[in-house]
Amino acid sequence: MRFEIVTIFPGFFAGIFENGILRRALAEGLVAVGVHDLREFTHDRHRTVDDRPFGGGEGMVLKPGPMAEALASLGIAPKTERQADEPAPRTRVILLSAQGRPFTQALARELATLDRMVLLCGRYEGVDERVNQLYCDMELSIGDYVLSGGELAAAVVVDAATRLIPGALGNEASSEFESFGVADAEIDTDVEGVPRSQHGAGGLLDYPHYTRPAEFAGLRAPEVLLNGDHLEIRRWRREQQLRKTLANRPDLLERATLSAEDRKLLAAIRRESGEEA
Ligand code: 9D3
Repeated sequence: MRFEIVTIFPGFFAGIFENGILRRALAEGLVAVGVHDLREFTHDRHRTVDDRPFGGGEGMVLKPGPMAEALASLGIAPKTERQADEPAPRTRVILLSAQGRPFTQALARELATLDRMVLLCGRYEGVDERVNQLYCDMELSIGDYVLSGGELAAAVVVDAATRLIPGALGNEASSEFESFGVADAEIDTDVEGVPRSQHGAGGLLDYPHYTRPAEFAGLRAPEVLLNGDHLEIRRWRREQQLRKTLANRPDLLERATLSAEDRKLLAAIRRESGEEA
């Protein structure tokens, strides 16, 4: 995967590729990145990238000219021309914008299979809509909160996609469900039919984790985790997943595939919290 990032703040991305999984993926040639300064595609003395909105209103809008030139420099033609000569395009042009469709793990999985991802970072009030219309395959938002621009969102998309590229995580088990194509909603069970934990979005939230020391600040780690009864541990973790999901993301429970035992447990947990109220 090659990432091409178009931004007025190229320095923003310096640290992103210098740490952790992204650094290793880059070093191993699993990903490559080009960061492109939008101002390099201006021609006036002041390197103007923005202008006042037609129709009035607050703030400034990124001009279409520099964006179009940046894309041309990357060999990206307008959508209409691209579709004509490429039957199975392995490149996507993505506009990061607060008006975009929600970025999800499912979309990260799709994007991770591309050869090239071009990420356009908006700033100010946004980018002239003709850039979207002429060049962009999708407009993405990373969530319902207001950022100052598309740079942080682009970094989020790069991180989420990179860790799904085969080999990017080394031997970490954390993305096995995603990497090997097991659907989020599918429940993987052991021989006793107890579901193993579901990592990644779409299933339940993860269970709480503990490590040494067994007692910290007067708090014991749960005894069940110290006793080595792996069936009991699995049951406890599944219950904790249900509790955490009910408390923090009840919306996920509607889509999760739950066993009969899960449903009984969930009903009991709901009764508990009903009694407290
Ligand atoms: C008058 C309303 N505008 C400012 C409050 C709307 C607005 C313009 C520009 C809101 C945000 C931005 C800059 N944000 C992004 O470019 C952005 C973004 C975001 O704000 N939230 C979640 N995902 C993304 S992706 C790009």
